[in-house]
Amino acid sequence: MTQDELKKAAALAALDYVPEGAVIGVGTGSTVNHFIDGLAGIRSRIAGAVSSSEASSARLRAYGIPLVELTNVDELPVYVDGADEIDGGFAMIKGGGGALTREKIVAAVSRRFVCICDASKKVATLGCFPLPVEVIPMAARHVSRELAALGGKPVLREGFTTDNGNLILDVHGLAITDPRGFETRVNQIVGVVTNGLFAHRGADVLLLAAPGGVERFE
Ligand code: ABF
Repeated sequence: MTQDELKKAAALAALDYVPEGAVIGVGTGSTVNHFIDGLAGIRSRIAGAVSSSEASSARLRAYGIPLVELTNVDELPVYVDGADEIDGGFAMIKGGGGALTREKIVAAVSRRFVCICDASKKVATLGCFPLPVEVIPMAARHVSRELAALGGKPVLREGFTTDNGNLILDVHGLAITDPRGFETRVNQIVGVVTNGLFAHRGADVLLLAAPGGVERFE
């Protein structure tokens, strides 16, 4: 199976977690794109979706799935999203697609986070994938220096602006042994909007696709 076929298998397995009649949270990325395609087949069973990015909104809209603003919702029963890395404690690095801030907001109001991944995303220690950090543009150099002082090698994502009008620093060279502590530490840097560590609010369910099938961890 190709990596994309594995992503699709994990994504379709997540349809089992979609409650009847609910508004659900929908993430971003190529794995989530397969989930949205699958959602289209059962769209009459859901009330709508809160999306974490303009890209996912466009895909949902194309299928006629009603988009709901998070400002009109207090809580979501489930949020389905991918990850760039996930560890044994279900802490994740996310934001390779640059949608980390909206993803973190939607995850924060969701009762259950269902993470959909192919098996290559499962790691013992987070950090091989560069940690995305969204920053206010005028703070980029300051935040870079602070991240370097924490042991990382920040690289500005060239030619990229987030849906919120900000910049992304991708921090290389990290081995994150304390994901919660590091998430908190990076959030303390003035000018950081969000960092891509999802440790305080990690996943609740992991659907991990390997050639032998989709493993479910809860
Ligand atoms: C989003 O999509 C991100 O947080 C993560 O960066 C990415 C996963 O990418 P893909 O599904 O394309 O592998 O969930």
